[in-house]
Amino acid sequence: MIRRADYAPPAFLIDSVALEFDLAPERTAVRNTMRVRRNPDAAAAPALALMGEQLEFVRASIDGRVHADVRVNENELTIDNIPDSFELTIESLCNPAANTTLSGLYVSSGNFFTQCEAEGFRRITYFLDRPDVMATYTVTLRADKSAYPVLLSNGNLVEQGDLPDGRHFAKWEDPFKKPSYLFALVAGKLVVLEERITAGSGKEKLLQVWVEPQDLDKTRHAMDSLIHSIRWDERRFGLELDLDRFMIVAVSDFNMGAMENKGLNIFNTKYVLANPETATDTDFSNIEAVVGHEYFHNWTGNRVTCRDWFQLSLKEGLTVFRDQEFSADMAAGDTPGAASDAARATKRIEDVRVLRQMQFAEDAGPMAHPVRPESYVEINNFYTMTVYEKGSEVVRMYQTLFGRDGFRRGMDLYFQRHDGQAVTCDDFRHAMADANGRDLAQFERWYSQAGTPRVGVRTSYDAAAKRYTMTLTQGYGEASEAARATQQGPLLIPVSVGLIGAKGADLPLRLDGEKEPQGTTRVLELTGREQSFTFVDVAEEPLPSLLRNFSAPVIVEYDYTNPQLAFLLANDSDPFNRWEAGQRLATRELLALAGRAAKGEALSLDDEVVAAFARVLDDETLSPAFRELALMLPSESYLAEQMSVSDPAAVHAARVFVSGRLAAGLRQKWLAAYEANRTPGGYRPTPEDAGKRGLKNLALAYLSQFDDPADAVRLARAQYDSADNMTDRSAALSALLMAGASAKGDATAADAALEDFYRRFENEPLVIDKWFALQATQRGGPNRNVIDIVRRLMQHPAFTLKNPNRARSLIFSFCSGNPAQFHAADGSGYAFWAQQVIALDALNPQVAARLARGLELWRRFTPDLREKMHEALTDVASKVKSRDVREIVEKALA
Ligand code: B3K
Ligand code: ZN
Repeated sequence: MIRRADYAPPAFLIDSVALEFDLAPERTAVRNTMRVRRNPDAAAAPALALMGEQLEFVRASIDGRVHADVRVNENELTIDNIPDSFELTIESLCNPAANTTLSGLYVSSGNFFTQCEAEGFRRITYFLDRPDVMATYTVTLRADKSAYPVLLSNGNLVEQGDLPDGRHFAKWEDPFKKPSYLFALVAGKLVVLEERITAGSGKEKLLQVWVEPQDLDKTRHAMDSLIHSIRWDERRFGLELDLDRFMIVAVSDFNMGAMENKGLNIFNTKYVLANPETATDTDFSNIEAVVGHEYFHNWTGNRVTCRDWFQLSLKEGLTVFRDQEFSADMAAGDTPGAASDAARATKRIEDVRVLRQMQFAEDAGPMAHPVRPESYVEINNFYTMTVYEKGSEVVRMYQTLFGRDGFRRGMDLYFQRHDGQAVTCDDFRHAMADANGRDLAQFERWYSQAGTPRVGVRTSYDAAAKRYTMTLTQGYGEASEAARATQQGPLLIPVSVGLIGAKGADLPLRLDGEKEPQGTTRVLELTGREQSFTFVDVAEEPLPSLLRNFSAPVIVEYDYTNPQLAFLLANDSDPFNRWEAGQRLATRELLALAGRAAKGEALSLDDEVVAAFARVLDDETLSPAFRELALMLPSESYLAEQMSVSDPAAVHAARVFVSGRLAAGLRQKWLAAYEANRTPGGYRPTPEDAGKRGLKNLALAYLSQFDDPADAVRLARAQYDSADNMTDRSAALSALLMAGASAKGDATAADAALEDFYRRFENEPLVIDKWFALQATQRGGPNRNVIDIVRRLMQHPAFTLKNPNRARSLIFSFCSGNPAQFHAADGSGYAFWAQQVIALDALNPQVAARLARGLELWRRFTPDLREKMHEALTDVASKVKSRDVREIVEKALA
């Protein structure tokens, strides 16, 4: 177990690194020459200990002379008898072809790639592989020219040429100091889309997107996204691209989304490749977000990096915040106004949905940890929703407290102080505090306390005095043990509020003691366990709009009545809270129905809920994208998590019932919405068109849940056949699958479409991933047992566990995207899960550990399920070997 409290600066520093690679799939030779010196700020050490894993040591030399005082073990190379400052050369061998972990140097489709974050560099060469050791790198790559015509590394290409025996070389120099986790190389048969742009300063920059030859027609969107990202960072933060050349490379075998290696970002193909036939609107916007995210890391992560891995959120939370703001600005366009506010809100809603669904769940289980964790066994297990998404919310709160300008001042000071350094979350907080003249000592708790805070609200209105008092409390409710252990005291919580009058308009807000009202939305700063805020001059008893735009990552507890929620859904000027009101209404009904379903009682739905949904669907003043989000029911996993004892079958029954009622009750309206939101003409991935397709396809999804889905089958078939884009085609296929599962439906149409889909896209791996995922997440029915389908698909020639995207598309989609089937009462889902975790553990521990997290909330389920989950976990715990998976299952069982 590594602890934050044990941090000590490195005993040695490495100022420069010269790497030479002789690339061969089974036997790559690496020669690493480093300038090493003792760190004046660290305690003296007798020997130099370098990290290394899965390496074959050949020799070490000091200042050109072979050095014999060397000890090697499985993960360390110790060098004794060393001077204070010297040149150290280490030669070693590795086997990229045998590397199935996709960490370090590996081969994918015959090409070489690297992934070093967090600790992969030590699988390439012996090194002080920790982020606070920053060096300049020169990299020489040598390889067979016909097999590996393209040779790339970080920085600028300084030399290239031919060598004897059909080999060639390229030499790269990165002028910026960087930690080893940002090193990268790529070698192979790749083609490029390139473009030159002029940066704000007038300097010319070369931008490149490298892919395999068959994918060149899917690179335009990534290139556009990169250009937009560069422009946005110049405009919003005054940050310019600092290299002459910036490269993105796509690889199909990749553990996560993408990696921000300096000047040479390596991406999962899923986040680069797109054209209308193969990628959905969601893919298009994910690509924009991830390209932005990795590009923004160039400043927040690379120029200023993390001192140690406990500070991960310093770069990840901040960069997620930046990519969220970028996507919001891109969606909003250049003309301010109601439409652009709504577009921003749509993005905000999507982000908050992810946070609440995934991060709140993480906080409720055994892996709960603060944004800045205190300890870890395997750092790769801490690239979490908490570090990323809650981390982003913490950064967002600075902006909520200080405004955009204040936030920018803080960012400017942060770079002024720390450019070129490896720093901590405290350093970032201090820059924000100092730039805005604020003491943010209490705010530190957002970094050190785990668990989801609960903000309770009580209100009272004194009609005679026209005073309205809001009393806010904070606490953690029933936090998990892991979370409770970290809690020290109250947080500084920015609570953005408005007051709405009987006619639906915002009331002017004047706090007690103020001379004038100041706007209609105010950020209250809750710092104590309980605090009251009194508004004066309040002419009528208002309805409070609480936590506008989700101003803090908390749960708000306030007892709205159903009619009040319907009123907010129809009137709140804050679009986020309009959506939120609808979600509260739906969640409350769904949970009540789940309770009844669990007891086998008859189900019925309040007509007021159907009417509220109908009004949203009819409201032409709302954008289609917003309506889609507002009409989408909360997910089954989110609902199950809201129950005191999670009962997936009951939640499923309730959600199926409500969807069916909304389908039937609004049938004519869904049909009308379907027609009204067609997007004739060529496909465009714009927010407007994507919003229309979203609402149209939601209408189709509801229609396919109608008892007699004939309309849906007719529409879906026609849509499937005539679609000129993947959004419509895959939505039609999904509707056919859903209709096939309904009472009067049959699966013939769905099966025919599935077969056609496969044939059409056989040679498009990312589309075949969708084909697997659609089948894994289908509803299923008495004659369609999804686990059997999934097991059968595991035998399909296109299936392989070795490709993470493929494994995720079938296995993860089933285990986390199909709760009703996964939690089958007979435990078949859990047995399948255990089998796959064990199989993946031997191949790729990082991917296995992600899957292993699928059962961590087992204690919250009904006793029967709990027992079967426990069995599966115990089975896994007894068989897995990797540190990654062991940490997860041991924490779950503890
Ligand atoms: N920094 C990488 C994540 C690395 C994960 C290592 N297990 C991608 C990103 O967050 O941008
Ligand atoms: Zn990141």
